Amino acid sequence: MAKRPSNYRFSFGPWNISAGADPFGPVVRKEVPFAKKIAEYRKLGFTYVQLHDDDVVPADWDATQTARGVAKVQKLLESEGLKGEFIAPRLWEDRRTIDGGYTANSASDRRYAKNRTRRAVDIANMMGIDLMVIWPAREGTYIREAKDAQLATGRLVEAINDILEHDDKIRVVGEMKPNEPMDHAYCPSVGHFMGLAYRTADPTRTGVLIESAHSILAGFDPADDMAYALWHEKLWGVHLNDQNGLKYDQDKTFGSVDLRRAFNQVWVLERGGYADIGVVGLDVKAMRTTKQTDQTAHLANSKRIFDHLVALARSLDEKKVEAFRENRDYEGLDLYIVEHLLATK
Ligand code: XUL
Ligand code: MN
Repeated sequence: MAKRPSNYRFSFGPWNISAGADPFGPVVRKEVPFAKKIAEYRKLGFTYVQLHDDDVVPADWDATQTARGVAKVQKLLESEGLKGEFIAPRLWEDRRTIDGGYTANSASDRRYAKNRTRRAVDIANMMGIDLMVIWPAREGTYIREAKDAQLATGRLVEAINDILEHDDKIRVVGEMKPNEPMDHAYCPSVGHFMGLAYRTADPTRTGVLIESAHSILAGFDPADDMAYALWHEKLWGVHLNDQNGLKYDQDKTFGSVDLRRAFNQVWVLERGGYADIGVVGLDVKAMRTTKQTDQTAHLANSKRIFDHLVALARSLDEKKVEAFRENRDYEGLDLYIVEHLLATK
């Protein structure tokens, strides 16, 4: 592996500085205004901002209000030396998307989802962003019989095509997650979305964003999912975090549960030259018990752990790894990796 200087670019979303509300209790920290959150990025070593459409401007603003509001946010980002990484239409909170957006049974709800998505593309355009993230939160069912899954698959492709046709520069990435909020999500894995990507109007502009926790919840190793997408030249975004078993989506600090699993993700990104392809997004959440003064520690810590793991990936003796492989000495390789992570011999 060629040794390269550390040139990763990092991002997080304003929702990653949160007040700690969960489905069982209210906020435990003060809400931080958007502009104050933006002022934290540089201090933490981040230069890209992940954005939902309504992080930028409220969803019900008209075209004039939207253009004005977007320009204001763009100015704020520029004043901090920041860039937007992507726009994601937040389709899961509106009353018209209770039953999903693109796969809703109601034609008028599907129309709303498409219109809102086109508007999100317009926001991206106004901000000079060429990446749209689709996390299909409610595109699925609570019971198998509620929707027609075959029809839903076609509707998802239609929705992606709608984006690609609305703008000829935008790239679309699917961020797949198998469950939560839905019991059964359509297109539950990276592989599923990749299959769809090749059937869209422009496969060269359709790829994936891989979130560690989502792959883990689907029962896959995130490093292998990333390697798969890299081979297809379709890994255009990552959301690194960690996950303690098969529960709700935890968004824990990267590497805080399974350091070796985190190392393997970083090693794959290194080997695939990801630093030159995309931004390292950290979709991590503070523990609910976190005090106000420490509300960005999970972001700083995730980045720090990532940097440590880059150093470990770069100092790994690849010749040694090859020799272990040639010898079929996987016990030896196992020990070598664990001792490398322990920084001991
Ligand atoms: C949901 C999730 C989202 C997306 C952006 O699990 O990860 O925050 O990253 O919509
Ligand atoms: Mn995410």
